[in-house]
Amino acid sequence: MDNIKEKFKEKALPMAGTIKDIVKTHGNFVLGQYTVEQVYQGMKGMIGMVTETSKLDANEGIRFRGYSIPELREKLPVSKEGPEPLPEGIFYLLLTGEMPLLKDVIEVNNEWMKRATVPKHVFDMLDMLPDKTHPMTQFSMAIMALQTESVFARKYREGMNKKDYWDPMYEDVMNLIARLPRIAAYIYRSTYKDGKHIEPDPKLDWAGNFAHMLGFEELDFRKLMRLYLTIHADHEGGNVSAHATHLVGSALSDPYLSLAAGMNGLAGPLHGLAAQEVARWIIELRDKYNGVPSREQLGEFIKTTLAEGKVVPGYGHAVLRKTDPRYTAQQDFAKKYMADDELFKIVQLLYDVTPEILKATGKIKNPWPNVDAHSGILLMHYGLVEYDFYTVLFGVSRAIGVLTSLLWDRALGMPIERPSSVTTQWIQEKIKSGDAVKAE
Ligand code: CMX
Repeated sequence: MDNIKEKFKEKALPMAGTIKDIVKTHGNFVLGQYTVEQVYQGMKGMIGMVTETSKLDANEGIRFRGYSIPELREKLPVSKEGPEPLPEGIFYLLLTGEMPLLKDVIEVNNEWMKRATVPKHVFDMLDMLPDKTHPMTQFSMAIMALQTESVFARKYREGMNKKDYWDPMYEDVMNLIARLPRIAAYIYRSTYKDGKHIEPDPKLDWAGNFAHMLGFEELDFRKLMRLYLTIHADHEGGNVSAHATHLVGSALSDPYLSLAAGMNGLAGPLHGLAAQEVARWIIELRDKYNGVPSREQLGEFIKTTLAEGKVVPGYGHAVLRKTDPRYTAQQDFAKKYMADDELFKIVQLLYDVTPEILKATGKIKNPWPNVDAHSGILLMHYGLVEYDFYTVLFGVSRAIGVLTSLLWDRALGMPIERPSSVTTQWIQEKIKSGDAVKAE
C-alpha cells in the first residue's frame, strides 16, 4: 500500500466509527428548519449532507480543511519555479486533512505519473466524435470511456465486503486524476491544433506537465496553471458538480460514472460554463467598443444584457455574498503578471461598475464577481484563447475536490442519498391546514 493510501486509511476509517456514534447518540437532534421558499428555490441554505473536504462561508469564502485561499497560497508547497501552490498539495490536504510537506507533494506527483497512461480506446473514441462536439462533452465522454478501467466496478462484481469499498475507490480516484490532464490536453490539441499531440514530460509537476501537453511552454503560464488548478478544486458539497458526483456515487456508481455526472453539471452555464460565457461576453464588449470601454458604455452593455433577460456571466453566487476569494487570487496574479493587459483592464472596470447595477435590480442576492469572472482573461493573455475549452480546465481541477470527497463518502460508509419531494398540492394543503407555519 502506498504511503498516501496508508495515510488516508489511518485518517478516514476511525472517523466512520465517530459518525456512527454521533448518529446513535444525537441522531434525533434538530439542526435547522427550512421554508417553502427553500423547497421551491434550489434548497439554498438547507443543510442536507456532510462534506469533509471544504466549507463555504457566505462572507469569507471557501476554506479547504480550515485554510482560506490566501493561507493556502502561503502554506502549500510550491514548485522551485515560483510562488504558486502545487495542486498535488491541495489534493493531499483534502484527502488527509493535513497540510503537506514538499516530500508529500512529490510523492503524490510520483504516484500520478506512474498511473498517467490513458488506454488507446479513449483516444480512439474521441477521434470518432463529430468536429463540433463541445470540449466538455468530449471530456465527459472520455471519462465514461475510461470506466473500463474501474477497479471498484471490477471488485464489486467479484464480491466485496462494504468495509473495503474505500480501497479500490482510492485506486480509481488516483488513476482518474492522474489521467485527466492527458485527456484534456488531447481534446484541446485535437479540437484546436490539428491533432498535433504533445507527449507528457515526466520531469514536470502535474500542472506543469499539463501546460506542456496543452502546448504552452511559458514559465508564467505554468505558474498560472498551478494556481488555477489549486483554487478551482473544491467548493463544499452543495454546488452542482460536487453534489452530482456525491449523489451518483451514493448509488455505489464507481468514480468514473460519478465524476462524469459531476462534469455534466459543471458544463452548465450557471455553473462552470460561466467561465466560457464570461470570455465570450467580454470579447463581444471589447469588439463593440474597439477596446476598453468607458464606464458609461460598460453600464449600457450590462443593462442591455439584463434587459434581454440574460444573466451577467461571472457575477452572483448561490451562497457567497462578497467577492469570491478565488476571484481575488486571480486578480492578484493579473496585477503581478499582466497589469497592462487590455482585457484585464476591462475586467477591473467591470468590477467597478457591475455591482451597483446588479444591486439596483433589487433581486440579485450577490452582486459581486465569482471565480469565473476572471479566469478566462488570464488564459487569453498567454494565448489560450479557445474559450469553449475553459470549462475542461475547471473540470480537471474540480475532479480533485469531488473525487477526494467521494472517497471519504465510501470510507465513512455514507448511504444512498434519497431526500423526499412533494407536490405543490401537498404544500398548499399543509399551508391551508395550519401544519406549515411562518418561520420564527
Ligand atoms: N445576472 C443577472 N441576473 C442574475 C444574476 C446575474 N449575474 N445573478 C442572479 N440573477 C438573478 C437570478 O437569475 C434570479 O432571477 P429570477 O428571480 O428572475 O429567477 C434572481 O437574480 C435571484 O437570484 P439569486 O438568488 O441572487 O441567485 P441564484 O442563487 O438563483 O443563482 C447564480 C446563482 C450563480 C446561478 C446566478 O448568480 C447567476 O446566474 N450568475 C451568472 C452565471 C455565473 O456566473 N455562474 C457561475 C457561478 C460560479 C460557478 O458555479 O462556477
